[in-house]
Amino acid sequence: MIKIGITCYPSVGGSGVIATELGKLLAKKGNEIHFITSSLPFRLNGVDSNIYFHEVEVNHYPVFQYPPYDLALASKMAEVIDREKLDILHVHYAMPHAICAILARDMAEHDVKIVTTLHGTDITVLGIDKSLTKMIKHGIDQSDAVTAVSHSLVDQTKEMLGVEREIDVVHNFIDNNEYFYRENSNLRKQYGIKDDEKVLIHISNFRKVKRVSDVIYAFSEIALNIPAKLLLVGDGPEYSEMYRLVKQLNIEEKVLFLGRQMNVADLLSISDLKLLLSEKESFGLVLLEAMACGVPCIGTNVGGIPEVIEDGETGFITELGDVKNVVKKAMELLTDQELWTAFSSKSIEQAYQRFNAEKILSEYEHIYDSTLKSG
Ligand code: GMT
Repeated sequence: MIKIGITCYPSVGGSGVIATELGKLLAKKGNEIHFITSSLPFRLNGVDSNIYFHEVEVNHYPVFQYPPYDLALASKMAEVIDREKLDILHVHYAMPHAICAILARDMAEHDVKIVTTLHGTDITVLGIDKSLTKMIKHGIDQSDAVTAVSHSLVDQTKEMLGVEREIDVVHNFIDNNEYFYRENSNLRKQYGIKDDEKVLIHISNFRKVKRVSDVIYAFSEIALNIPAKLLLVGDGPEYSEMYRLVKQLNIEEKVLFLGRQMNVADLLSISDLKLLLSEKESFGLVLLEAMACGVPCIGTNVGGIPEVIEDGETGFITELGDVKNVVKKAMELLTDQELWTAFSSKSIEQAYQRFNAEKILSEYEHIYDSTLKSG
């Protein structure tokens, strides 16, 4: 049994999902898990005697111009390391979590190892603010072990930060008990989807990098050729702009803005095709969720997306911004039932084989073991 502290962004987002699901799996195997986060991770919705939650509270003293969240987190980490005698502190994101963990390790009396998982946005941020380069690199260099969610992210991290240390690739995974195909013709009816209509789906946090407009442009072309509906799931800064675009293209009747949804597997189960046309994506957990529900995907040749979608087997890879090709590939799949069924079965097979939770869990366990043995 090992004692592991986990820090992640607890709100909706793939990194929070992965961190929480990993903690739950580790707890099930008898390890003691301590979540140290600003609020209860949204996937931490059950009771497990091996899971503890330590909330980071930030005092709002009038003398501080900005609330010192990062320092409060480091302080809480040090407190939990000492009190609970943590063996490992597994932080998701170098910035700020690895930096906070390093400070906490310096402050704590009990010896702890830091494992940092990179999810990509550190690197995206870097593209915008080069003044943070040194700090992100420090977080990576001073961690005892570093993992990244794709080979592409490792290459990008090394290239952009000049990092030389070893970074292990541990792909993301899905909870097999949650993501699977379930028959749900009733839900189709509730959404007013006709029997002959194909359903396309996009799920994201509607940030600019997700290029939701490309999804909408592609859909508007597809819907000219076949009866179809588009489900837009999630919320974020581009949401209102996308409403305007849908109105402008005169396809309001065919596009359903569903906002944030909890039971995504139900929505995936009524979908025929998933589109993720991002300009930055270190992995694309939503692709894996779709695949597990038997939904083929079309994604851009960006970041880790080609590590998840096998081009011509479980979906198609298209160049960024090549909306015409997205339409062509989508039509190919949606009008050929035999091809669609082959892609759908292969998607389920790969989701369970390559990105199986038990397999990925053992990869993390191996990293914990060798980090602890490294002295
Ligand atoms: O994509 C986002 O904006 C959210 C971000 C997050 O913190 O969840 O996603 C990143 O981590 C996910 C889990 O590893 C990956 O599946 C996403 O591809 C990655 N997003 C980006 O690289 C833009």
